[in-house]
Amino acid sequence: MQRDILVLNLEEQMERSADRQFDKSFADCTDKEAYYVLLDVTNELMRVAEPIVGEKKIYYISMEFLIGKLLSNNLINLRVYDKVNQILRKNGKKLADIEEYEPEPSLGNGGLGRLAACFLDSIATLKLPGEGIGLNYHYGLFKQVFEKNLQTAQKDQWQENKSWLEKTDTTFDVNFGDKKVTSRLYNLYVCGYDSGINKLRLFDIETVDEKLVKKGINFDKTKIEKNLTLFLYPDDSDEAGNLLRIYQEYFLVSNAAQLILHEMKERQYDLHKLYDHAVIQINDTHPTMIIPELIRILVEEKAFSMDDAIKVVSKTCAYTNHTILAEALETWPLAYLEKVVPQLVPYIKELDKRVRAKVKNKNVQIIDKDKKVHMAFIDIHYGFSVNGVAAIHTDILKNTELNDFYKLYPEKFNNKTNGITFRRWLLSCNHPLADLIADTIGDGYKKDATRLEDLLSHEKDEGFLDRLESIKQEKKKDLAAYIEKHEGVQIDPTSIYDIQVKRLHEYKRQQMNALYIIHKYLEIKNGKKPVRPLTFIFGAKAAPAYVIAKDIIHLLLCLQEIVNNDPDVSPYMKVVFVENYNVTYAEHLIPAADVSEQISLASKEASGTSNMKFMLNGAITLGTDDGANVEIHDLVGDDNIYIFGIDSDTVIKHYKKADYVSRKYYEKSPVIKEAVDFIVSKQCLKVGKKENLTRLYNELLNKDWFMTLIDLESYIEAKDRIFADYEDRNKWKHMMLVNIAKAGYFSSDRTIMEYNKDIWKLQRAD
Ligand code: GL9
Repeated sequence: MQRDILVLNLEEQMERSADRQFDKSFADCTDKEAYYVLLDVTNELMRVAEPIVGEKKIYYISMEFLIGKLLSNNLINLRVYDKVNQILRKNGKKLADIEEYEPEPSLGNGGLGRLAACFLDSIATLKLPGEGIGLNYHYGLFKQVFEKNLQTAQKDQWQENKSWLEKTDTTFDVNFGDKKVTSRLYNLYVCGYDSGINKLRLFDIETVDEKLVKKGINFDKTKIEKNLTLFLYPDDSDEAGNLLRIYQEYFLVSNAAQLILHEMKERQYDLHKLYDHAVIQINDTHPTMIIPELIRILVEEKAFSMDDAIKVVSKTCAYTNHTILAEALETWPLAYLEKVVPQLVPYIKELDKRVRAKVKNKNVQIIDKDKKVHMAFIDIHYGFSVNGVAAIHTDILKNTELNDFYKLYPEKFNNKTNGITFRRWLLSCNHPLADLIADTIGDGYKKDATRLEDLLSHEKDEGFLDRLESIKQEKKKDLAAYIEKHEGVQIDPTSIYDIQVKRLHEYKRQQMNALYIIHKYLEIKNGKKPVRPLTFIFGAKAAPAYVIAKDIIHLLLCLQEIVNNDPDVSPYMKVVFVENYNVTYAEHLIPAADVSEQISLASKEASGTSNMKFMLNGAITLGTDDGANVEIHDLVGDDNIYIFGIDSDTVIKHYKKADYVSRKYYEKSPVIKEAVDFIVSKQCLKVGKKENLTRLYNELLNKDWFMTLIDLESYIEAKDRIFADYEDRNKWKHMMLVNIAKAGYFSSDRTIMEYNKDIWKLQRAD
């Protein structure tokens, strides 16, 4: 095999590439040059690897793929990681230093995009034929820069000439109501662990003009030919922003439809049997227009009757819901669709008409009385599967949010609890732990994660538990060095690392964590010192138009300044808000965490996935019974997790009755009052901006839509308890062990096997 020869001659390949690119020997290359050599050689290995093929393929369409850096993961999945490291050592180089030069692709935002990336890894690992379809954003999500304790957004210039992206000759015409553009397809190889190759397909247009971006991330939103693929989730607080998002979404699905139909034609498949050869997973509502678009093409270009087109497309498309927050269930004014995609409007009206003819219930109509189009409703009526992403989330969809639809189509609803790829979130980001596990229970867990349960028989094995502890310590030291280098803040590796990393949103309640920090700060000021120093670490970006979210960042940055500079307090606690949190940062933070903060208001976090990553790396969850925390709780039992706060039923009742009054909790509890008042204290106003801090203070007192104050006291109690329990080292090590051992369920391989068994029904390519 060509691949085996390449692997055998890896060193020679590297020398040749170094010579060709830089006219020098590999040993003489700088770390940056070495990166391009490894990129070149790895790409070549993937080019000759086995493509995964079969009679039916999954097309995972998504607005975002948060893939992270690829070098290490590709080397691991290609099974050449050790060999490459050997060669590097011989040449006086280290992979960790080289990787610093790999830019992280800015193609995603949060959990939803990272999930799509984990899924691609698992689809390939399980040898299922599949590809991702997305967009190639030039600046992607913004780069976060702090100025005067405020978040500012800068463009993220991640693209380079030499990269993992392969430019292809494939181009498609995409017609909008008022203009036509030509797309260009880029491919990125997705290699499974010890398996074959799939592809991520990313579309772009060549007329994009990066110079359109002026200060920060501001640009003219009306110049579609020049701005279409500049940014992921451009500001949608005005009409131009909304229209741009519709242009982007249609650009994505028009290309996807053309690509899929082109492949069907090449393979001479009968389009009346499209569903035997293609299954389209619609990731959240953004790619919903694939449904009317495919119907339109089949009717207008392939001579299908409307009935047949709808039938075939409905049997091909499946929808994943990722949130119950209304803001994410897109509804587009029909007038906007008429402007951007007039060709789809008759089809959307037809789909709506058929629903009206069948069902009287107005709540399930696609076009509502205000002439707004409910995108999720198109997916539910005209797709064959609707899934939530954790058990509690799917139950809430069935019983509350989408209950009217569940009554109509009970057979369509199913749960697929999220997962993470253990290749990236253990093998690659935590080598010592992966090795310790392999030494203890063998290598089998790398392909079958449920084998991690074998660790449970080592619960009395002190040697093992001590090594677990010392690996955590080593990772905490590494993180301290990384944070010092990137943030200029010193943290104490013997302190407890309490970490909350995720998008910034009120429902995730970073503000509650901030109130705890205030509470601790005041306690220490009053002479009550913690047994061991505490380090509170945050990473989060706020959507640039989300004012309160940015105010919460502001508060946390103010607290960082106050706490870290107070000589009475800083020996006992530190606060670090890392700038520009991304996948790379997560890979440093997660292995080092002691406490995993998963504190969303119960019912609001559909699943969460960092909770799984933390658990796998031996952190203990401090959380509410929400999202996948519920399943973690079930798996590890009450003794190995810290659950607090009101449950989802209680939350839902409060919303129904509209009887939550935050001020009541503020007035009743001196502890809550003191913490909330600190936000607008002289001390805070000295380092922060009055406008922002007052706004946040008022929000908490007068609205607090996500019920921070109702849970604050039980949060403080649980958090104090978890910190106290940390001192019982035997108990803690045992909790670490149980969490790691029970994490196997959260492998995305399990998730993908379930998608395949229940929804996709693909043959494994063996
Ligand atoms: C999210 C949910 O909020 C998370 O709880 C869930 O784990 C992920 C993946 O299913 O999906 N839904 C959602 O809209 N986002 C999520 O992360 N948003 C973004 O990532 C932008």
